[in-house]
Amino acid sequence: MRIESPIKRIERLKKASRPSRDRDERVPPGQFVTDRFPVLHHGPVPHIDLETWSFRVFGRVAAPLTLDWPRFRSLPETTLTRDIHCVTRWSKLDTTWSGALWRDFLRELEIEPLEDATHVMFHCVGGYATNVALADLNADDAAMFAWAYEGKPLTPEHGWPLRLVIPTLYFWKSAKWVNGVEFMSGDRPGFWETYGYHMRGDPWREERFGV
Ligand SMILES: Nc1nc2c(c(=O)[nH]1)N[C@H]1C(S)=C(S)[C@@H](COP(=O)(O)O)O[C@H]1N2
Ligand SMILES: [Mo]
Repeated sequence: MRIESPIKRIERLKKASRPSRDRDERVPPGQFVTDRFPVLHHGPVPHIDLETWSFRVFGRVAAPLTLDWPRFRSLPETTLTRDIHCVTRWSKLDTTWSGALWRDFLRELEIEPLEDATHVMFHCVGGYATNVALADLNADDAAMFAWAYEGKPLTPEHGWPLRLVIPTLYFWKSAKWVNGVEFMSGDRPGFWETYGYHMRGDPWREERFGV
């Protein structure tokens, strides 16, 4: 598969301003609905071994920690159905995910962000990263670390064994193959944000590109 350079991709997306074909009030401006489930990422699908997989919680937290797969997978499971919106203009309605809610993750593991923590950086196997404000994560009652899609374990290309699903933000914030969360005092751009994607990425405000 040919990998498009991030710079080319941004240029192409900026030119492709298509009007919304779907006026449904569930669909944010400039999006169209698809029944397919496109696979989108930069770089190859990583090979991951659950035996050696680990998840790091670090940065501005009272007690940094490292979790192995059995510990992560033992977090309480929630199943939710939400719409997802990709900045490349497709939206998919009623996608069902199972995993650990952000708020259960914090509570169960007794993760206490320090007072100056305002944002997190999610880190992934392979080096992808994306930044999210703590306020946005805490306000999204469906934000989760997902391990299953439509009742089945994630497929490798959709993020197995673990990905984020943050339905209130554009889907590039829903990091696949996630293996770490870094609490930060202040904001810092992740992968796509460095190339010009918006720092926040609210689809209802069309926060596609930064200034
Ligand atoms: N690790 C990683 N996660 C990623 C990406 C990536 O390049 N690497 N791309 C993001 C983008 S731009 C999108 S639109 C969604 C696509 O998820 P999907 O392939 O399951 O549809 O994954 C997001 N998560
Ligand atoms: Mo994307």
